[in-house]
Amino acid sequence: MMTTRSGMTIAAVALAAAAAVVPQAFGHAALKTSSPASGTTVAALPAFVKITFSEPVGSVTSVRLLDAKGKDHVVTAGLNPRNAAQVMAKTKASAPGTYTAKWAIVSDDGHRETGTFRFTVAR
Ligand SMILES: [Cu+2]
Repeated sequence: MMTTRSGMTIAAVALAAAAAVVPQAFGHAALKTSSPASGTTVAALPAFVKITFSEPVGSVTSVRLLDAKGKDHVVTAGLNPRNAAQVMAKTKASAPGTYTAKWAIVSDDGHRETGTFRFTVAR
């Protein structure tokens, strides 16, 4: 077996390196911003709700935009073709009120992630 100068075997070095990156592996996407932003009030529901992550997203599992009655206002959701770190959800007509956005993605490193944020539509 090959040995490094420090005495650790090559295999042991590789294992240690792998263990060190497991909890926060490269490509783990964290929520960075959303539009509308969490906790804000917007005049009207925009045509697209945008959710931006710290890293490229592997795939979009689902995005829902629920009104107070639990009705979903998302027509379709997917990755922004010009920005792999941004999820876009096309919305449909809405009434004033508070909306809850629920998203689920698979991060570029294969981890499933979910989150929720709320905002208010004034009219
Ligand atoms: Cu991850």
